[in-house]
Amino acid sequence: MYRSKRSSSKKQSLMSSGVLFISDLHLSPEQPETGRLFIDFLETRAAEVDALFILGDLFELWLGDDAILPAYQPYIAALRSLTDRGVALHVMHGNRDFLLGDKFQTLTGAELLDDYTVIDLGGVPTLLMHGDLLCTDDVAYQQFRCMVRDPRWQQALFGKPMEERLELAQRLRQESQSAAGMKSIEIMDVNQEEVEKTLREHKALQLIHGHTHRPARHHFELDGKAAMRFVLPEWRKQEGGGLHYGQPGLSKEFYSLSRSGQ
Ligand code: LP5
Ligand code: MN
Repeated sequence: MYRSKRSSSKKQSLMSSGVLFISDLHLSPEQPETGRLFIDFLETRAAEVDALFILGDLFELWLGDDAILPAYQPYIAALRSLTDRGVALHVMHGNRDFLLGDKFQTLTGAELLDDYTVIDLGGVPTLLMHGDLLCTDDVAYQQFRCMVRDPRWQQALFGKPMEERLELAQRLRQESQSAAGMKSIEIMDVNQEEVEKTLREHKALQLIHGHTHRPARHHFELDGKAAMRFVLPEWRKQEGGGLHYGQPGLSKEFYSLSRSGQ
């Protein structure tokens, strides 16, 4: 059974077919194949489960709820169809789509999740994050993150027209790419001490996150207890992946258009 700690009074009903976790789809007009795969996934696999958790970077770029790119409309409609079927949809901000807001929730029926959300997976307290907050060695990124998550910075941005926002986003992207080119692989990964500290703070023994695009299941000991960190994969072209929780537990999944006959 899964239970969200944020709504523990509203106990979820006994699972019939489980819960799915995905992240880092980076949907954009430049990647139509990933978009087709995502819509196919929503209509088939995701429609079978009780809840879908998208742990950040669903979109490559989100300029604000008042400036939704026309290319994103099919995804909004497909997410709405999913929630209309009764699947609970939980979406977390990533470092690309942190401006998803109230209108996105209304349009899709999704609930936006805070980073650091703890849910109960079969009795194991499980922490859900995008993952960028764990990359504490990447000091330049953490400073950048503070800047763009500041409500004053965001308010100033919302006063600008869509074209100007797009231009600014492209400049930020270029700055980021040249900065990332000079960082080591280790700097851009999570910091294990931060992982352990964060799990302790949230009284959790399992962590599921994305962002680093280094899919793996890491087992380690935390204060004498077995702990686990699951890193979700990014979706690329016609390939995607995720994590399923149900009977008999956690299992990796792969999605492809060819598998579903397209
Ligand atoms: O995204 P990814 O995985 O390639 O890299 C991330 C970190 N980079 C980012 C920045 C985004 O890629 C940029 C696009 C954001 C668009 C936001 C759109 C909404 C706003 C709309 C604007 C109108 O998240 C990267 C990490 C990497 O993950 C691994 O964790 O290293 O971080 C960086 O590279 C950040 C740099 O170190 C610092 C960037 C300094 C930018 C300074 C801006 C100066 C002003 C430029 C002119 C406007
Ligand atoms: Mn990310």
